[in-house]
Parts: sequence; C-alpha cells; structure tokens
Amino acid sequence: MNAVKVSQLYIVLVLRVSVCWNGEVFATMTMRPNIVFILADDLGYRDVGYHGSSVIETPTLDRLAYGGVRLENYYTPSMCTPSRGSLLSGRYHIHTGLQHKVIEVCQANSLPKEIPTLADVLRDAGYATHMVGKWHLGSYAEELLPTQRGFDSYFGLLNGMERYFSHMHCRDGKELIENSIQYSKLKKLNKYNSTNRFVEEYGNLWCGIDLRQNEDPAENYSGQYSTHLYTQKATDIIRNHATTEAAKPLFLYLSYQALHHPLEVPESYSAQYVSIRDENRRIYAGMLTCMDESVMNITSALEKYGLWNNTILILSTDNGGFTKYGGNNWPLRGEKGTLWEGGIRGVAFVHSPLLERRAGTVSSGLIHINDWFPTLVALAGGDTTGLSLDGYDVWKTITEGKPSPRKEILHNINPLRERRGFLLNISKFDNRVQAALLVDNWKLITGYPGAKAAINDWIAPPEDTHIHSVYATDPDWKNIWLFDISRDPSEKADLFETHRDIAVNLLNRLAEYQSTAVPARFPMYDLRCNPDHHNGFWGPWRPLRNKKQP
Ligand SMILES: [Ca+2]
Repeated sequence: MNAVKVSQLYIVLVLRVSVCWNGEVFATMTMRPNIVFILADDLGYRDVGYHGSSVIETPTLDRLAYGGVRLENYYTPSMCTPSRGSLLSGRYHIHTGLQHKVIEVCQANSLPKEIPTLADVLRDAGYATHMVGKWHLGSYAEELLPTQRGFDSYFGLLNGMERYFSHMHCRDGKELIENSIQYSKLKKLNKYNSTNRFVEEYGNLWCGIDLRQNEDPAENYSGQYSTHLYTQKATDIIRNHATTEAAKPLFLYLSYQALHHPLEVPESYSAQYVSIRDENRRIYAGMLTCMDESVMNITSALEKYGLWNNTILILSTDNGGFTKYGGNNWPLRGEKGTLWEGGIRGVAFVHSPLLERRAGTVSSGLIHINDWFPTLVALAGGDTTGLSLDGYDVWKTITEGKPSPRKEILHNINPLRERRGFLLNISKFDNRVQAALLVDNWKLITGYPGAKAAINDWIAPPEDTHIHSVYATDPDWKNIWLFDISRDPSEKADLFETHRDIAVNLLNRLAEYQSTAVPARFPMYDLRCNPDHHNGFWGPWRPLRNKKQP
C-alpha cells in the first residue's frame, strides 16, 4: 500500500488568486481539471478500431485514443463488481471482500460502507460529483446508493444487467428461493422439503425495473435505449454544471450499461453490420457503434458548454469481452470472468486538451484500474491520508512517459472458488486455489483460471474468416501456469516446468498477499428483495445494519 504524494502537475491549470486583508492571505482559489470517466461494460480487447477490429467502427474512440495517450499495459479485474469496487475504492478486491463473482440482485452485499469512494474524496476536495449508469456495488440498503457514497446526483441501474429499452430485469424465482436464507432456515427445521410453497407465495418469475433517479425509482423511461438515455442525462449534467456550478470542477462518472448482455440495440446501428453473420456479434457491433457515437456527443456537450479545454477524459473497460455475447479479445487468451489476459487486460485511454506533451502516444507503463483513485485525487488536489490504497499515482507515467511506480499486480485470490488439481507443496501458497499475480514480466496463474466452464481458448473474431480459433489442450487437473507476459502476451508458452524457482517466488508473494486479505463475501439471497414488494422495482429492501436476520 502506498501513501500518495500530492504533487503539482504541469497539466493542471493553476490559478491562484490571493486577496490580502489586514496583511494576511485571505483566500486561495485553484482551478483544477474536470474529470470525465467513461466506463464501458465488457468491452473486448479486440473490439476497438485502434486494436485492429476489421469491421466494427469506433471512429470516436479511435480519434480520441490516437489524439490522447493509449494505455497498452492496463489491467482490470475480470468482472463487473470487483472491477467497479477497485476503481472506486483504490483497493484490490482481496481488500474489499469482493473477490468472488459479482453482487447478485438479492444479496445483502456491497463495497463496504466504511470504505470511502473516489467520489467521497473528490467531493471533499471541492468537486461536483455526478454519476450516470451502472452501479453494481451493492444496493440492499439506502445507505449504499451512489448518492450516499459520494455522488451529488445519480441516474442509472443499480445492479448488473437488465433490458436496454424496458429497463426490466427478470430472474428465475425458484433459483432465488433455493439459494435464499429464508428457505435454508426452514429447510433445516424440516418445515419445507420443496420450493413449491415458496414459489406459490413469491412467484416463478421475479421481474422488476432497475432504474433510479438519485434514490427514487425512475418511472416513465420505458422504450428509451439506455445508451441514449444515459448520454442525455450526462449531457444535462454537463449543461447544468456549466450554467449553475461552474465555480467547482466537475467529476462525472459515466458508467454505460453497454456492452453487457442482453444484446439489444436500435436496428439502425446493427443494420450497418449485415456483413457479420454471427447474430450476437452483429448486435454487439451495433451497440458499440452506438456507444461510440454517444461518446462523441459527450465531448460535443463538453465543448458546447465551455468545459472541454479544462477536462481530462478517461475511457476504460471494466473487464474483457464475453465471447458468448459478442465480445472478442483476440489475440489474447480467455475472456471475461477468467484470469487469462482476455479477461483482465483492458482497453483504456486518456484524452485531454491539457495533454499536449504526450498526445498521440502509447503508454506501456503498468497500470491497474485501482490506480485511478490516487491518480485522480492527486490531480484534484485532494487528500488520501489515512486511506489504505493499493493503487499508485501513475499520472507522470501517462503524461511524461516516466516508469510506472507499479511493479506488480495482484489479479485475484479467490478462496471461494473450488480448488483444482493436486497440491504441489512447493510454497506456503496452495496452488489449487484460484489466483493470479503479475510481477515484472512474470505472470503466475493457479487453480481454475476461471469458472469450471470458462473459455480458456483463443477465440477468433467471428467476422475475420482468415483468423481461426485455437483451443487449449491443458488437462482438466492442471492448476499452475507461468508466462513471460512481455514476450508472450497471448499466454501460449507455459514456463512453469523450466522456471520453477520463479514460480515459487510468485507463490510466496501470493501467500503474503493472502495474509492481508479480508474474508470474501458471497451471501445467500434474501427474499425480501422481491420487486413485487417494492412497487415493481429492484432496490433497497432492508436497513444497512440489520443484525436480526429473518
Ligand atoms: Ca463487466
């Protein structure tokens, strides 16, 4: 963990106005950059034009990336909740309790309330803080909603996924019931040996709208495509900020629902991709082009309302593409939900008119999504004293090409994933446990690289008929791999047998990390979440501190 040094940065326009009164300095005003952070959901490594996508068109992302700094050694966790938790806490997910999967709609789980968010700290530093889009960091209690986690305003979906036009999310009631606290308790008392009575009471299909304006259910948005809707809301924030709150710098966190499944897009966007025969890929391509257009509209709004020249725009994915649902990570191995590079090596760039010295360059410095916390707080002149951060201030790496202060990344240690294979007994760390670590150029993976049924292969983009998928031949008991990522980013040559000493060092480092971990939380479902009991909306269903369980 590092302490952040707040340094004066050359790109920040600093305007100090000192007013003397009775010989004393009365006030100091500092003009700091606006920060617009756009998070795409499940954007595949291959899928932006500047990474070689041959058919999908992302002209805005390409223009901004080529005119900014492309981050080409950039990592995220492998799925939504851990990634968003790392971004907003500045911590690894072994330090937030979100090591295992995502937060499900009926789980009383969250990014712990006691951990300050990036928005909390930027607001304390004097920023106006607004969020639009997907939250997915816990919403079982009102105290966990974005407006109670540092954001001045919020509009978006609280959970992981829903329909793009209706904003509806449906779940199998039987599956929720059978994995619930309530059912488990009664089953132990032998009061229920089947789910039938529960299903009669709660219903087979649980459906609700997941859309909030601040803390209130947002009604009357059915039919509005979420990428367009969120872009409009973000544009409203930009306009309102410029007209009523311009004395403050702006932090806008725009977390698009796109490109997460279910795959939906207005036909006008997918129609341009009739050449793509794979239907999921065709719709995904349309969704991405729609998001690309929306990013253009955001930059246009920033220009129109006079904010652009003092804005830093960051675009990042939250994890790798999901090949089953249209995304692609070629030539990387694996996909979303795996610790292969396809799950964690992310698309990201920074663009800003303030970046004159490095615009149009590539940064190969090692950067993790939790680095944004100390980096942006330093830019904002904020204070991270006392915060237990895993991130580093990487601004000089991005803007000046300085070596990254980061030498390693803990990709994850997941004690709740079932163990795989045989124990080697070559270090203090159990190689059957799912984990991955990068130290310098060496990457170690142990246990299952993903879920049992995860894609461990090299999946070709469906539209590129000259590229062919390659399928892994590892035995199903194999539980340790070592790669030289700088030479072999596609993870084709396992060097474990020839470099055991390096693997042991990395295993020992994993043991050190594990000794600092908090317990992973993945609670049973709580049936009080049922939208039928909350006016047809998914959202808070109990107080934050609820010692008395049902
Ligand atoms: Ca995601």
